[in-house]
Amino acid sequence: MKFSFPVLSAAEAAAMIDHGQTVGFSGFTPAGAPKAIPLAIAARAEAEHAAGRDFQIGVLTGASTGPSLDGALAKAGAVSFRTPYQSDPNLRARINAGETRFFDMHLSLMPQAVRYGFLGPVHYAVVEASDVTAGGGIVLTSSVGAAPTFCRMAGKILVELNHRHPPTLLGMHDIYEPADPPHRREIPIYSSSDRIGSPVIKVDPARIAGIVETDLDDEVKGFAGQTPVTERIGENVAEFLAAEVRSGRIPGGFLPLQSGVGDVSNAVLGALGRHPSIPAFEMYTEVLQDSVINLIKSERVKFASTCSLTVSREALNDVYANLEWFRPRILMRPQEISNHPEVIRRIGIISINTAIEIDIFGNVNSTHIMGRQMMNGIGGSGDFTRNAYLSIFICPSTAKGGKISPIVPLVSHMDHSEHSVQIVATEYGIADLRGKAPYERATEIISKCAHPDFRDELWGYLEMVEGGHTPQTLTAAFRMHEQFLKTGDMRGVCWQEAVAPALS
Ligand code: 0RQ
Repeated sequence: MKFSFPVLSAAEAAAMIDHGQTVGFSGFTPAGAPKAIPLAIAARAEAEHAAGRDFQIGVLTGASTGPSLDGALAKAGAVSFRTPYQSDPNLRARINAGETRFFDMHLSLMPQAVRYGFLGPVHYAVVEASDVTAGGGIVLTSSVGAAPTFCRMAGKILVELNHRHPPTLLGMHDIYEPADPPHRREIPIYSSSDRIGSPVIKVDPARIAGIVETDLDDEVKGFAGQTPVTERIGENVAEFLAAEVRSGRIPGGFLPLQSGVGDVSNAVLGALGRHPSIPAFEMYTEVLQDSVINLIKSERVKFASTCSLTVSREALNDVYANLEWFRPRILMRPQEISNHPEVIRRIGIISINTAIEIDIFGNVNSTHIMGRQMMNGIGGSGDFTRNAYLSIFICPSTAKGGKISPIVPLVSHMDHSEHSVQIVATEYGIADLRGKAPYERATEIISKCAHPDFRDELWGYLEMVEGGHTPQTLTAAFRMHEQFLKTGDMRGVCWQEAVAPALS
């Protein structure tokens, strides 16, 4: 054993953390998140609550985490505050019940918000590592997230040394933190594969309070696989990008891609990789899902810069069994760098993210169901969309068995505005919003992307009122949502009824 730090049980580590403290955990969607210590904190919270005492902590992470962290802590009622992104059903329920305060923030801004002191002090950093050197060099596991900043800012560091991840991961991470204003300089990344930092997080060994040894798998949930709808969305995006290359609007060698999280994104990337007219490409993204591992193996993806390996157990085994082959092809970066607006705009990223709702003018809702219920959070979608060379949003043309149209007159919550959204794609087609005025955007989206069951309804809305730069009718804009909330079905809205008070 190379290190001389105290070896603790998870319960001993959890006992160091007090009620009311803030903990910064490693992990990103949900790769590389600690598991044993948060489970022990949850058990401690339950014991404290049973004894009639308060026990809650503030939880900062890179992005979403799994059942052992967000899930267990939420079930135990142990989370007072959470940021920046989550996807656990138990935590989501607590947030939507108003029991846990959730601050939904752009992932790239999270580390600097911690450094600037905007989120208060970080008492402990709890990070998963594949190795720790005696001199305080922490080798991370399957993600970087915000771990470098948590380690720098926290009073004390607890390390979960997870033997599931080999120490030979040394060199797969590129740890770099920008200086803060007024001393910040340019981030010297000019192509996806540029290395600018250190392979380890360097900390003063005296700040490592202890090490907990584990052997636990990442808690990445499986992928649903392709459906005819996701396959068609993928083909539409691939056809569109191939045509952009032919027209010269995308350089012949292609540009780096970012792709969001979830089943739809996973399927779209698969389709892009298969398209004969799309050359082998690079990725500069925040999550790598299984489809990209396959594309790297078939050399359709030449290099992938990412913040996490959000892959199934099988795919991770494959990477680890062939680490020397993957080493020159994958690099993991902190979210502050993987999602940095400066780099995204400089290297010209094509961003592809999934929407919950898109309105006919091009505004996008990535986060809320019916304007109220938080789904996951904005994640990195805003970092990429706002700064992309080409920003694309994808979604199936219906949700909930055809009763919901994600294409609506006005989004019930807005994360990305019409000023940043360039392309919309569903299984029916592609709407190209570039250079178009609001009425033109609406006709493009309705005719190319809306489901046929909703097209007449959306045309009815658009044609209801004349005049104005954006043909929006405030009394009717949420009529489809209102009807869904009353009847469980958005189909068959009667616009005359909805606007009668306004027109009369
Ligand atoms: O619900 O599972 O109960 O059926 O929303 O929708 O179509 O399965 O899509 O899994 O790809 O997730 C936007 C949430 C999409 C995700 C979102 C219901 C639908 C289903 C999920 P069920 P799908 P996905 C990089 C980029 C924000 C962050 C981001 C996300 C469930 O992509 O969190 O982009 N994005 N980050 O039925 C009611 C609608 C609906 C709806 C879909 N209009 N109304 N329900 N659903 N549309 C990654 C990171 O930043 C880390």
